[in-house]
Amino acid sequence: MSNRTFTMIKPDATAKGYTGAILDQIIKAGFSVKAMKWTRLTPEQAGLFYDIHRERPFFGELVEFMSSGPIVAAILEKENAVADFRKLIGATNPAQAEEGTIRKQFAASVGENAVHGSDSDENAMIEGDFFFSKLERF
Ligand code: IDP
Repeated sequence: MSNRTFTMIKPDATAKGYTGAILDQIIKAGFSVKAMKWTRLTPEQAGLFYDIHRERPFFGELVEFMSSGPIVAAILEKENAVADFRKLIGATNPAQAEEGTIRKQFAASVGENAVHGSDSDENAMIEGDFFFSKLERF
């Protein structure tokens, strides 16, 4: 079991001014930040990040949304990071997310759902590498 995960605060949440509140909850939940950047994806980069979903009906919508504004990308560390972070953010669809989860509080819909959290240790590594060079993390 790895102790790192990768997250993005998505364009809906940065646009609504939720960045600080979301980061506050992440840090209070015990995650420490190992790398962080405020950036914006091109449609091509968003498509590469979500390549696994290329054949899904919502792929075009997802790429358009994820490149529509700034995001915050971060590598987070905590024991049992991947599973604990998925628990903290809640279900993909905020309507199904538990009370108190980040998506329940800040997400508008299944597509515009405020935050990303890696779904496995392997993907956490791949996704962290997508955004950060060795010099940008510790
Ligand atoms: P996850 O982010 O909770 O792991 P995934 O099923 O891996 O969920 O989907 C990746 C992202 O694709 C979601 O976070 C959401 O932004 C978007 N997405 C998933 N399902 C739908 C949908 O039915 N319509 C529009 N966007 C969707």
